[in-house]
Amino acid sequence: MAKIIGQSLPNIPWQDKQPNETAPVWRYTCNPIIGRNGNKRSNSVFNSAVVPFEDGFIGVFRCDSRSITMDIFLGRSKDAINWTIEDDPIEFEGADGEILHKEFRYDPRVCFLEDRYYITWCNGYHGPTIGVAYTFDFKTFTQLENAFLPFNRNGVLFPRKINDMFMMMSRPSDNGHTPFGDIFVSQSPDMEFWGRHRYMMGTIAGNSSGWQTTKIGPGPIPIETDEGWLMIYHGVITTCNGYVYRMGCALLDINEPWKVLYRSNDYILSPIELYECIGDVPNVVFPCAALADADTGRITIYYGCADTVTGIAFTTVDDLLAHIKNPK
Ligand code: BMA
Repeated sequence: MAKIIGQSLPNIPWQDKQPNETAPVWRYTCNPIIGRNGNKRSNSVFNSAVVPFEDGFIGVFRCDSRSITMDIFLGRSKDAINWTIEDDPIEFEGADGEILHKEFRYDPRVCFLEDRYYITWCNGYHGPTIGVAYTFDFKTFTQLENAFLPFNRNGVLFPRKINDMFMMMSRPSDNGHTPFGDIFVSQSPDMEFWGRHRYMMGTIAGNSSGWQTTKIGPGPIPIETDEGWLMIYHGVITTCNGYVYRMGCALLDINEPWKVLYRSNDYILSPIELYECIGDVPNVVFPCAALADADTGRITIYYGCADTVTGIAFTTVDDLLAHIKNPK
């Protein structure tokens, strides 16, 4: 068994794999766990991030409002399944009013790193870019500089410094619905100035892995294992009915994470259930968080379904590694 290097989390949501299951990832039988009405004014709750906190769990949720505006909200849970989400969006403090000025916020990730929780999200600043903030207590939130110039989406931190540098994946994009997209890794000594940008991986052209031919983007915070960083990502194909979002995974070199050791040829989760295929944006599974238990190797993935509701799905570090190492 490969070893997850991280916390013991015996209380993450879990259901065993059914004996007849052939896929590496299987859904919670009571999905979706959060419906459209997650808070007072929500039209939809999806693409959200959760972490263990105190004696339960806390999360940052994307709730699009009934006027179809995008913002991020705090939520709390004892069991990581039943969530109470606040009605007012997170308010940030910070040194520069120019940066605090809010256009839109969506697709948050939350990463515990050294002594605090960092939140990254797609932040409107003359187009989408990567917003960065930190909190110690989920009561006050300090917003830092945007990591990159627009246009960029899917800023995902590594959960520790690597070679004494903070590292973040991202997916440079455009101001629209981006018909392209590869994943890069950037480095920072201080969480403010980001550079040393390295190409990690891109779309796969041709007929060998059609689900990831249009664009790909990083999902949850990568999971450290004794074989490398295990990262889950989304991949997109353009069909005659528009984009279809699926999930894949890859194993990255532990010291130079832009080096890809293995990568999904087959997807690990595809929109198949009704709540993934019907909603505000049909045919989307979009992962933004994962809880991993170092003792058992269990992983619970949080993902947005059809840009409308939130689901969870289960896997293990060994299921994912077997999938990428033995693709056929
Ligand atoms: C992407 C983002 C995601 C969304 C996806 C599918 O560009 O906007 O938030 O889930 O499109 O609509």
